[in-house]
Amino acid sequence: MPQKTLSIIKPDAVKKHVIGKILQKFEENGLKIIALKMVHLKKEDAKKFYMVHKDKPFYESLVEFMTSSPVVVQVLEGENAVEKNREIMGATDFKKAKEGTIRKEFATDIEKNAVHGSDSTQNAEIEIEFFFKKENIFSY
Ligand code: IDP
Ligand code: MG
Repeated sequence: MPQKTLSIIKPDAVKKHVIGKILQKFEENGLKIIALKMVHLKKEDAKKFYMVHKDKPFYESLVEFMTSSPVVVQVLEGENAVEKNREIMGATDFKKAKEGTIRKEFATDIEKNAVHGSDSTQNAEIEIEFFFKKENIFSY
């Protein structure tokens, strides 16, 4: 059963001009890009998106970071897409990320870690809906 997951190319990676290289990682690993857009998140959007982390010490900083430039948001589809994307991304802390992962290659520090990816199919559904209307998600 193919799954869908939400991915965000974060401001650090956008500013490093590696949008193309990151999208290529998804495609060459069998994750199809079925929706894609660039957005500059407002503070309220970022706060809402990361609400699960509201009590964490890094929450305010994360919101600042995520609103510091545009981001590129995509829906990825493929077999086991949620878990597969997490594998391609690598560990949250890039120092622990495996060779060949996006975070190993492009992260700057534990916060500026290049990409977001949904962590469960349930959250994927919520996060996809946060960013995309049904008619802007495609099948090909
Ligand atoms: P994830 O992005 O790998 O799912 P989460 O624990 O959900 O990791 O954290 C969300 C985001 O918050 C991370 O991707 C990273 O940008 C930031 N973050 C997580 N842990 C820390 C930390 O200890 N210090 C600073 N920022 C952090
Ligand atoms: Mg997370």
